[in-house]
Amino acid sequence: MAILPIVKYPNKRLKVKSQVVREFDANLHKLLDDMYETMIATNGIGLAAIQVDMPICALIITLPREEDGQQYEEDKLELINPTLLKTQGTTTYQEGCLSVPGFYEEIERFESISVGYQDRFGVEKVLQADGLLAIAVQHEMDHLNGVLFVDRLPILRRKKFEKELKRIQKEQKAKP
Ligand code: QAP
Ligand code: CO
Repeated sequence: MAILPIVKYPNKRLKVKSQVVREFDANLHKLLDDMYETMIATNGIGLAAIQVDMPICALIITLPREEDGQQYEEDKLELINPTLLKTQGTTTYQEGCLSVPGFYEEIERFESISVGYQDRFGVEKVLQADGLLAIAVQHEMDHLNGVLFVDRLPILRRKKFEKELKRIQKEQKAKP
């Protein structure tokens, strides 16, 4: 197990389109395990493989439980080669991203979705999601297309972000 470095905005590697996964082997399983360790260590709730510099169609999500706000590995979702099957309604949520640390903005998403995907063994599954899970899945699936949540901001809020980024980058540099 290992904690992997996270690729940060504005690194162009985050814009690459991820490749379909064809081999559901030990290498994939190790990557997924390392992604989970990395996500927990960095206080994330979702992570796409491209964020650890592996542009393949794989993502993980582990939402905190409502009862105690804690994340449990048994709640972990691993989505390989996900595709959107059905969508319903729209909603907004204040999103963040481990690749854009320190910045949060309201983003519009579908309210509920149905997604086809494969698990780590290649078994085909369907996930129906609403609430925070639906938002997390859409956010992570965007990464597979090289899209960040800041790419979905209206032009004026995008400008606000680019300005704020300079302050965030200064703060990050000041950290040991
Ligand atoms: C994507 O985001 C997401 O700025 C996952 O300093 C976003 O895990 C899912 C994080 C919105 C659902 C709703 C961000 C950690 C984590 C930061 C994350 C930070 C430390 C973001
Ligand atoms: Co993200």
